[in-house]
Amino acid sequence: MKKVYLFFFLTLFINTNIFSDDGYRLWLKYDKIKDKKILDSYTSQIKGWIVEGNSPTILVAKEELQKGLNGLLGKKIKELSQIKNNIIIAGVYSQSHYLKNINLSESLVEISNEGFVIKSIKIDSKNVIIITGKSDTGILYGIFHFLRLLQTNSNIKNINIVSSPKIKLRLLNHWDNLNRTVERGYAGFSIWDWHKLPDYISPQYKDYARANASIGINGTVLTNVNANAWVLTHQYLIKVAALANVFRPYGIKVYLTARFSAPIEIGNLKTADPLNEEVKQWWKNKVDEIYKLIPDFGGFLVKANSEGQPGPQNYGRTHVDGANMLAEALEPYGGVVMWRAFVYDSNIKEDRAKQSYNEFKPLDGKFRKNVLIQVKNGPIDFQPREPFHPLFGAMPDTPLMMEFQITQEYLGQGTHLVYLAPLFKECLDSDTYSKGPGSTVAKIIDGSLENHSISGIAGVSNIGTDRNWTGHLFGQANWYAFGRLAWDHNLSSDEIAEEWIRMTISNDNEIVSKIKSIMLKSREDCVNYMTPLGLHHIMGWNHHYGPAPWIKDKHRDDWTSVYYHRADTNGIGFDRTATGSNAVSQYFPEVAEIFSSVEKCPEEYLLWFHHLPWDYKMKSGKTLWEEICYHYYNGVEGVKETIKIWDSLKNKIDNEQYNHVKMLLNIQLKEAIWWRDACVLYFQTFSKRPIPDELEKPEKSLDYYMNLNFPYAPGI
Ligand code: GCW
Repeated sequence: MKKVYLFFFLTLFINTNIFSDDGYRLWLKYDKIKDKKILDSYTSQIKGWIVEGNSPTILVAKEELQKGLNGLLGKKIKELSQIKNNIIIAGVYSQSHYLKNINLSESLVEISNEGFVIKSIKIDSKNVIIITGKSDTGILYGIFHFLRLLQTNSNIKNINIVSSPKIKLRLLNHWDNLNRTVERGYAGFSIWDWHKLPDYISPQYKDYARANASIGINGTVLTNVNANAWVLTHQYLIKVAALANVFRPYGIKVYLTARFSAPIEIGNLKTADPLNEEVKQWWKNKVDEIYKLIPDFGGFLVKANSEGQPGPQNYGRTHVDGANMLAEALEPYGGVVMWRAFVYDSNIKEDRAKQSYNEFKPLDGKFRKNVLIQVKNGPIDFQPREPFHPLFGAMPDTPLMMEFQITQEYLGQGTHLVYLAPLFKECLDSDTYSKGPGSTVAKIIDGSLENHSISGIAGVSNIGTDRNWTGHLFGQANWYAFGRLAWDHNLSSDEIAEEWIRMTISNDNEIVSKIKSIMLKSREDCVNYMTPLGLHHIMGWNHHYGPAPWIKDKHRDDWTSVYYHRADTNGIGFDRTATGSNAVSQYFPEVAEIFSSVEKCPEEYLLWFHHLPWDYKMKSGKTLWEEICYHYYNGVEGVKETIKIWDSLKNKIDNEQYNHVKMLLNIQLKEAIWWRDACVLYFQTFSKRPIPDELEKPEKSLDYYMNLNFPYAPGI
C-alpha cells in the first residue's frame, strides 16, 4: 500500500510543475540562480553582508538584501559585524563607520539625494562591494539595483555604478474609486480595501511598496482623477494615513486627488470659488489636518473643468486661480499640486487636439512654484500612437509633468500583449525644437532644459486585485518599464525588456531573445491592427473595447469616431494643416513644417494631420487604400507570428506562465482579426475599392460587427 502511495506522489511530483508561477512575486522572485558557473562566481564574491543604520528604510533595505541573497544564492548569506574578504557593505556614506576613510567624492558629487553608488573596492586589503549614497532611500534603491544585477545574471566583478533618478516625482496614478471599482482597470478591483482600513493592513500593501521601490517609484496617487470628495473626510484620511505608514519606509509618498467642489460636498460651504476667503480657509484647514496625520503627504492631483469635473471655471475663475489656491495651502508643508492639462469641451467648436494648448499656453509662468502641469503624452487621449503633445516646450516657465497610461485602455485592455516602452520612448525622445534641435520631451519633463527645480512623471496604473497584479503577465512589464524610464529615460526599450524577462521569466539567452522579439514588435503590431497610419479614436463607445469606427451622432461630437477619421468618398484623415484645423501651428516651426507637409510627414502620423484621397500614392507605391489594408493585415500577421514564437517556449518556461499567456494570445488574435475586418469593411464603404486580391477576405459582414454589444465590458 505504502509503495503505491509513494509511486503516486512521485508521478505527481514529476508530472506537475509544483513550482508553477502565479505571478504574484512580480519581478522580485529571487529564485535560486540556475546557471552553476554564475552561481559559483557570485557565491565566491558574496560571503556575507553588513548594512549600516537602523532607520525604518534601512531595516527594509536589509530585509530585502537578506531575502534576495538567500534566495538567489540558495543558502543563508550571513550578516557580519566586521569586514571580511568578499562581502557587501551598504550604508549612507556620511554616517558610515566602514567607509569613512574611503574617498568617493567624485561619485558622490554626481548623485542626487536619492542616487546610489555600487562599487568594488578594497578596505584593509579586503575585497568588498559597497552600496552607498546620501540617504537611506538611496541605499534601498542601490540594494534593489544590486539584486537586479544578480537576478539578471550580470557581471559584478569590478563593479562601478553611479546612478540617480533623472526625474524627481515618479508617480503611479491610480484611477481607483472608493467602492473599489477601477476606472479603466482591467485587473480586477482596487487593491485598496478602504472598508477594512485602517485596522486591517493587507500584506499586499507592503509588496506593492517593495515592487514600486524596486523600480524607483516614489509616490502614488491613491484615488481616481474623477474624484470623490469623501476621501478628504477625516474618516478616510485615517485610512490614507495607514497606507502612508506602510509605504513610508520604501520612500513612497501618498497623494490624493482633490475634488474641486469638496468644500461644498463635505465642507457645507455654499461655493467652491477659489477666490472666496472661506473656501481658501477650508482648504488650508483641510491641508493642516492632512499633514497632522501624514507629515510627508505629497500633495494633490486635480482634474478640473474636464469631462464634467468641477473646477474654477464654474465660478468664472481660471486654472491659475484654482491651482494656486491649493498650492498656497500646501506650500508651508512642501506639498505640490499636479494640475492636469487634459481639458476639452465639446461646446467649443475647435479641434479637440488644440484645446488643451489653447487653454494652458497663455497661463505659462502664472502658477505658484509648487504647481506642476500634468500633460498627457499626446494631444488626444492615450491612443496607440499619437504625436507628442504640443504643450511640451510651449510653457518654458512652468514645470510640465508627463502623464503616461500604463493601463491599456486603448491598447487591448486586459488581454493584449503590448509592451509599452517603445510608446513611452517615442514620446520622450521626440524633439520639440523649443530651444533649438535636441529639445526633447524628456529634457522638458526632467526639468533640465529650463532648469526647473521640480520635475515629474506619472503613469496611470494597471494594478488590481488579480493574483498577478496586472491581469496580463506582460502588463507587469509595462509597470516595470514605466518605473525604469521614470528613473532613467535614456534606457532603451530593449534593455528594459531584457531585465524584466530575465527577472520574471527566464535567464536562458535563447528564451530571452525570443520573448524580447515579441515584446519589441508588439506595440507596432497593435497600432497596425487598430489604428495604422495616424488613425485614432475609432474604438467602442464608452467602454472603449473593440473597434467602432462607425460611432457618430452622439451628444458629444468629440466622443464619436467619425469626428477623428473623417472618412468620405474622397478620402480619409483629419486635416490639421493650415487648410484644416491648423493644429500643426501649435508645434515649433521645425516640427510644424514636417507635420504639415504631406511629403515629409512620417507615414505613421499621416492621417493624424492630413485628409488624403483613397488613391494617394504612398512611399511603397501602393495607394492609400491598399496601404491601410496591408497595415491591418500585417497587424494580424504579427500576432500570428507572436503566437508561433510563444508556442516554441512550451515546456521551456514555467507552465502556468506559458498557459496564461497562450490563452490571452488567442484572445488577442481573435480581437486583432475583429479590429482588422471591422475597420477594413467599414472604410471600404467609403473607398469603394476591393481588398487587395492576395489578402484573405473577412468572414463576417460589417453589419455583424456593428451589432455587437458589450454592456458589461470591464473598466468603466
Ligand atoms: O482616457 C480618458 C478616459 C477616462 C479618464 C479620462 C481622463 C479618468 O476614457 O476614463 O477619466 O481620460 O484622463 O481624465
